[in-house]
Amino acid sequence: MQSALALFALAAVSPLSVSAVPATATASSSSALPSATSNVLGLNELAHAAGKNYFGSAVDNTLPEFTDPTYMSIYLNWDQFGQITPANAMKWMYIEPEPGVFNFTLGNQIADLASDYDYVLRGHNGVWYSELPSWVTSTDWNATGLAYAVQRHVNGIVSQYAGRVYAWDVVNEPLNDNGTYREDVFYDTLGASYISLALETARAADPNAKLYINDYNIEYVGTKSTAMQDLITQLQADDVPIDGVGMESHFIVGEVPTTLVENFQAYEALGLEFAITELDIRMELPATEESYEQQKQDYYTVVNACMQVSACVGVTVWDWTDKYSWIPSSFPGYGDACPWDADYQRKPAYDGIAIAFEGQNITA
Ligand code: 9MR
Repeated sequence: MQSALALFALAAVSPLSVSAVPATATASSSSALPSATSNVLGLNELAHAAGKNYFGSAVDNTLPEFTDPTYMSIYLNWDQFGQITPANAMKWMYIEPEPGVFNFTLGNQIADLASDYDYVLRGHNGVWYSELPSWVTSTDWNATGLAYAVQRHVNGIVSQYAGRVYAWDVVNEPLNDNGTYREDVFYDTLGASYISLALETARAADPNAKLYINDYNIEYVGTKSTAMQDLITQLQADDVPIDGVGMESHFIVGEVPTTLVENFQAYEALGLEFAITELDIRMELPATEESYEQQKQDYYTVVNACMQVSACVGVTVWDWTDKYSWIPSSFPGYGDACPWDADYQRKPAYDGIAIAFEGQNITA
């Protein structure tokens, strides 16, 4: 396994001295689709100027991203990105593949990059129904045994990165779309108590990390968002530590919800911070000039909603280039969900983000 430093050397960059990519992107040679024109400040610079903590991206070092020099030369430009979330590296199946046996190799690559480049680190994630090792899903648990396993896992990962993580998605996707609890190994064995157990364990392991619950379809007014607010209210009443909510924001071009601001204000009223944690906006392929322009509008709408509510601390895209996006394999026929295309050209979506952080009206 290469050290993080070796990987950075491969990418031919050094901390905080990365030169920006050419200011004006040109259209991809493979298409006549439009590209971005915003060229003064990078997106992370704009986020900071707007009073937000970061603009960042998920990075998947289970894919060959870290060894892709073009990817790294753009990603390690703090002007553009100031935050990192491991797309997979800190998930249970990678980080505790056997009971009590932790493998921090991939997670450390991400955390070391964050330290070396002064990027905000979001830990992702503690307890989730997916990407679990088989020993978690196939054991016939009793409550005591699984509670111990949850505590050992959360303590193991949170203490490993204590002092380095800004926020942890301690609990990921605990709710169904109808607002009921997701029935997974944790809920089926422990009921909703696994949520408070995980949060309390995380707080003890790193008192300074912001503790989040992260989910999708809670970004807009509706049954699931109401259920999440009820869960937060209950945790607060029970004195369980909870600091923030992650709004995943996996959207579809032309179908971005219209109640983002109203919904975000409801979370702010609970005294929490929140973040856009996994933004991407997919479109039906092939892309057209019109779908690119709609995507620009849609990225603007989401980032502008974050701008309207001060409790929104930052925006993370779920990878920034279509080259490594998870969308095509999960949604056949859809893609082009990221602000940079697969050839690393900035799309109009990039301008939508920039205009929102600048506080401009996109139609002006
Ligand atoms: O990007 C992740 C992808 O590589 C994995 O195959 C997938 C497994 O479900 O998880 C993806 O990330 C998910 C994130 O951890 C939680 N919210 C939904 C994301 C997309 O599935």
